[in-house]
Amino acid sequence: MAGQGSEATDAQRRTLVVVPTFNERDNILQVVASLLESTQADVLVVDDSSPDGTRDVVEPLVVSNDRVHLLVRPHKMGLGSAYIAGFGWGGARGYEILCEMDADLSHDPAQIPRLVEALKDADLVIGSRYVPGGGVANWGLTRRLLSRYANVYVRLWLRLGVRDATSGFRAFRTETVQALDISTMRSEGYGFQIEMTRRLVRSGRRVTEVPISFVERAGGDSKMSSRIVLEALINVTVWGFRDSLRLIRERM
Ligand SMILES: Nc1nc2c(ncn2[C@@H]2O[C@H](COP(=O)(O)OP(=O)(O)OP(=O)(O)O)[C@@H](O)[C@H]2O)c(=O)[nH]1
Ligand SMILES: [Mg+2]
Repeated sequence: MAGQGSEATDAQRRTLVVVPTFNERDNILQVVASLLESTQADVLVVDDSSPDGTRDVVEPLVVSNDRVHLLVRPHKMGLGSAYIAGFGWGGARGYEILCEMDADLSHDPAQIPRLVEALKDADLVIGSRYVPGGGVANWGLTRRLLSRYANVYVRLWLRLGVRDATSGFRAFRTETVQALDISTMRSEGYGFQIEMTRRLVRSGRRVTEVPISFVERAGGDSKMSSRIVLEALINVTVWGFRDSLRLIRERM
């Protein structure tokens, strides 16, 4: 048992948790402190020069703790490209495992070891709200329905076999990301999560969902917008048509 424990610890040490931020000044200190306490992973905050000065509260942490890193980009460029930048940063520095996590306290940092552990039998581990044991707290009816129906649409139309394809709480090996041509991904919002899941499933990778409790953000404002919802809706619809056409062609 001791051997297993130290294996898990080693995996965590080679893990980078990428946390994209845009105006998360009220949340980021607590998120990073909690990550440092409940995991052995390093943390990379990818901040798009948030006008609220998120970087100003992260910079002292970078100086005082060598597990904390900060990548600042010149302006808001979207969630998807923030992750692509963060994965590139981590890959170049030899991290073997990459995790995604929101900076709004919706995801519990203490769950990271569980996600990393589940990577033993999977290529992508999704912290999932929609498998038994998972759930959502404090979300209004509109957000609940939007997220639920988005995932039902994705499941029926893309047939990925995943119940929470939009979740932004994830773990994968760096080599898995590097095998994808991730730089060609275009989704900006949570469509990025669907696009990545689709690419991994289509390339035969194993996906596992681990139940998580998702909590509505504690402070700051949501970056969810009708543009982001529309982007995901259009992309999923187009991908579904393409996949169906390919299937028909293969059968003919
Ligand atoms: N670097 C960067 N981070 C972003 C950008 N857009 C969103 N984020 C961050 O991505 C994470 C998810 O964004 P949220 O606003 O929580 O979006 P969401 O989770 O889809 O929506 P809510 O559940 O309503 O909060 C948060 O940590 C944001 O600060 C962006 O353009 N650039
Ligand atoms: Mg959120």
